[in-house]
Amino acid sequence: MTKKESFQLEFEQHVTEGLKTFPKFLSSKYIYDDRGDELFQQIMALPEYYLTNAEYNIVDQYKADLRKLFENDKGFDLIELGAGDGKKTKVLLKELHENDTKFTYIPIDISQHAIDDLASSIKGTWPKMDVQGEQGTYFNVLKELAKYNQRPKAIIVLGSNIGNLSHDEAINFLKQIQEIMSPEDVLFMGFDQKKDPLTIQNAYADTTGVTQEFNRNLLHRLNKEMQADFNVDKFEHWEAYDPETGTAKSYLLATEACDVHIKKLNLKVSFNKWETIHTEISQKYDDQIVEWLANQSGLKITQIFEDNKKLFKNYLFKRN
Ligand code: AVI
Repeated sequence: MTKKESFQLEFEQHVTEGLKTFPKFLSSKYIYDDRGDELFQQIMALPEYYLTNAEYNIVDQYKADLRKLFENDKGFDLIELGAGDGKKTKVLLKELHENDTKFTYIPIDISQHAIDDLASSIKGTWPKMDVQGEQGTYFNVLKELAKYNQRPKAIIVLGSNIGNLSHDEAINFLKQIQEIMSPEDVLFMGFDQKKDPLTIQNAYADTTGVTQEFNRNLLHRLNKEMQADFNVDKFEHWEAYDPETGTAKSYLLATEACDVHIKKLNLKVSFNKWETIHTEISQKYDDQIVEWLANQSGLKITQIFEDNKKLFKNYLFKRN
C-alpha cells in the first residue's frame, strides 16, 4: 500500500469512528489538503492570530544563539516537523547560510504541496542549500528519522503544533522524538502560553470567518473525497477556551437537524439541532506543564526563549 493509500484508509476509519460515536469528533489533522493549507496561511496572516509573529520574533531575536547551539564541526541535520511554509525557519536558514554553517535541512510535513513549495522557494533563494523534504505524518516519519544518526541533529517543531495533541498524545510524541535523539542532539519546540483568555478566544474566533472556513474544510473534504452530502453552510464554527485547563476547543455546530449520507463509507449520520462535532484542541501552556511533559518523556529543558510581548515561548530540550 502506498503512503497516500494508507493515509486515506486511516482517514476513512477515523471518520467512521468519529461520526458514529457520541459526542462526535473529527481530527483537525485532516483539515490540511491544498485548500486547508491555504486557509491556514490566511489564519497566520490574521492580526488576531498572534502566534506566528510572536514566534517569528523569538527566532529573529535569538537566531545567532540558535546557530551557535546547533552548529557543529561535522555539520548537523536540521529536521523540522510540520514545516508548513517555513516563514520562521527561513530566518534561521538565512543566518546559517550567511555564516557558512554546514547543515542539511530536512523539512517534514503532512502536505506534499507544502514540502514542494518550500523546497522550491528555498532553492530559489539559496540554490546550494542542501534540502531533503519528506512527506508524512509526524508519527510515521519519526520512525524513519532514526537513520539520521551520523552527525548531530537539531529537531525543530514550531507554531505550537504540539498544542493540537492531548497531553497523552504529546507525551507519546515527545517520547518518540527522545528515542531518536543522541545525547548531543537538541529539540527546539514552540509552546503557546496561557494568557488573557480573550486574546486566545479571539485568535480562534476571528471576525473575518477564515477560521470557520478552515474548520469547515473537514466537511468539504468528506463531500469531495468520500461522496458525503454535508450542507456545509449549516455547520458553524464554535470556539471555547477554558483558562483552567488551558485548552481551546473548536467545534462544528449543526444549526439544523439533518441526515448526512457518506456514500463511500456506506454510512448514514444524523445530527440533532445544535449537535457538535469536536474538531480541534489548541493547548496553551506554562513552564510547569512543559516541564512535566518533558519529565514524562525523558527530556529536560535546557533553555527557554520568550518573545518581546511575552505571549509565546520556545524551549530547548536535551535527553535527560
Ligand atoms: C497548526 N496549529 C498549531 C494551529 C493552532 O493554533 O492550533 C491550527 C489552527 N486552528 C485554528 N487556527 C489555527
